[in-house]
Amino acid sequence: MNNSLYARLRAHFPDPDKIFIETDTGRRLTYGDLEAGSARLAHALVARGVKPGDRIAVQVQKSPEAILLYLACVRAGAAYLPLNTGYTLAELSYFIGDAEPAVFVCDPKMRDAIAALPSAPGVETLDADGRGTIMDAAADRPSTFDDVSRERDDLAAILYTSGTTGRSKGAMLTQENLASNAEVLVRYWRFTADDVLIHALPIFHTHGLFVATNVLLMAGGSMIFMPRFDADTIIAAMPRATSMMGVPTFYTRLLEHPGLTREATSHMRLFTSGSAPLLADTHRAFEDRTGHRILERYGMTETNMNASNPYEGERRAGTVGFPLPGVEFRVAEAETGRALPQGETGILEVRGPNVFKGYWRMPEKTAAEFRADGFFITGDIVKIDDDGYLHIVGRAKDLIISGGYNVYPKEVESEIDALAGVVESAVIGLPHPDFGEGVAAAVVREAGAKLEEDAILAELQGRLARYKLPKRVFFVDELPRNTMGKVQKNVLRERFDNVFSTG
Ligand code: MLC
Ligand code: AMP
Repeated sequence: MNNSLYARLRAHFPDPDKIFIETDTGRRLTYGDLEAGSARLAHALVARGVKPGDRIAVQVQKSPEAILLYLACVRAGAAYLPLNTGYTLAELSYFIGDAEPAVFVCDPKMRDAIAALPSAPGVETLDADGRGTIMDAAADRPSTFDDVSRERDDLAAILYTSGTTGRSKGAMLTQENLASNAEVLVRYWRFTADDVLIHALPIFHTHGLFVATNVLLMAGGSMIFMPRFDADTIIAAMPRATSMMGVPTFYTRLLEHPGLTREATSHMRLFTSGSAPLLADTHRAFEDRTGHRILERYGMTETNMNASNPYEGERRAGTVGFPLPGVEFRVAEAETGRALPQGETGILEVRGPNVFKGYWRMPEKTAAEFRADGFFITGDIVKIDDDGYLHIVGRAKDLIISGGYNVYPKEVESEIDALAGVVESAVIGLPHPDFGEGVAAAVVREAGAKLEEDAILAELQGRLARYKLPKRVFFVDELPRNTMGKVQKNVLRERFDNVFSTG
């Protein structure tokens, strides 16, 4: 028996004529197209020399063909490695060196630059309209493919997440991690073949790729694919849709739109939120306007989804609900891992079939983040209330979540500190009305250095993806430090607290 993710998804595919993806420009792809298209692409990858276990790195715009490519990789037994479209060449160079992909599929505009990188693999292209060399290579191939057999523990994907030390780590996700989580979510959130999901998330992260796409595939449902978030387009699609998955910024932006009404949302059965904290105020405002209680859930790249508010019971604002079936929680003391009594605040540790296999080629980092009994240390500070609801009250990791994207301060600080005229810097997240948290930097200049905010941002442009760039840079005489010499970021956060909220 083939235990591959694809085999487990396919077991639920509906009639081949059923629509799988419809784009907002009216393109339609059926389940039959999905089977044939992913088979052709799998043949093309094999013809390019791809072998089971190889990595296929992909940095492309959102399109139905990008989903076919993802499925083709899984069918060929390779690990799919999607990359944020915002990553710069400098960032890509690191991923290529670390993951050693057999093939890199990119936008045609990036082809020459990527091919010129040191140790660049074979480069193929795919554009936003679903055209490119990889599609040309697939065009005349057979529409069926003998899927490579995989064990549950074999890799299906690698997703890079930045780290507190500044170096990105590749989270290795297995066939079982992804398939089991999709199976659980389909049941927990009551997805069926009648569902039509509004899909406006990027498809290079857990949320848009695994939570949204795998769940709809596992249910045999359909998706309306939008290249990006646009409130007008989303509201216009609601009468044909049943569900939407979003980050909190989706909901605050929808609430600013006069078209968000009870009537506009009357055909919808489910709105979910995750990737960043949803303010209880947003939850209430959304219910007041639409009558829908947003269902908030909680996950991580390393663990897929861990917790969710209930579909039927009370969806409690400001909480992320209960552990999903099969997922075990332990609220623990940070240093020892000792379990704390219910109601106390500690670090969340999780164990279950959803939890990743480890970091790609980083055994020490993997060992440091797992307990001996298999629990993974999330770094999220949590509390479980008397009714069993999980509250995320903070983060032990130095991480900023901006509009659902993670920014690790260390990575940005390293780039700023390397600039001429900079003594040192501290990067912090400040309350931001649109992105939840906005990235800001406090910089200490060398005596006499003329460096200004614009110059720093200009220098960072080609080095870091734009969403990681500070939206404000402040100059300070020195960084506040405690007696141990550790930078007190909380002091900086208090000092600059309202810079984004007051515009
Ligand atoms: C865009 N920009 C951002 C940003 N997104 N800056 C900070 N944070 C972000 N999230 C920058 C752009 O580069 C641009 O800068 C400027 O902000 C304005 O862009 P915009 O047009 O307003 O952005 P938009 O395209 O509307 O995107 C905003 C967004 C998007 C919130 C819709 O970021 C988004 O789709 N986020 C979802 C991320 C996600 O899927 N996360 C899941 C991770 S998985 P400039 O300088 O270029 O003009 C995970 C696990 C789990 O966390 O539990 O799910
Ligand atoms: P990522 O590394 O992108 O997978 O981000 C995972 C982190 O996002 C988690 O460790 C949490 O800190 C945060 N996160 C995800 N969902 C939620 C949520 N619903 N509420 C608060 N934080 C969340």
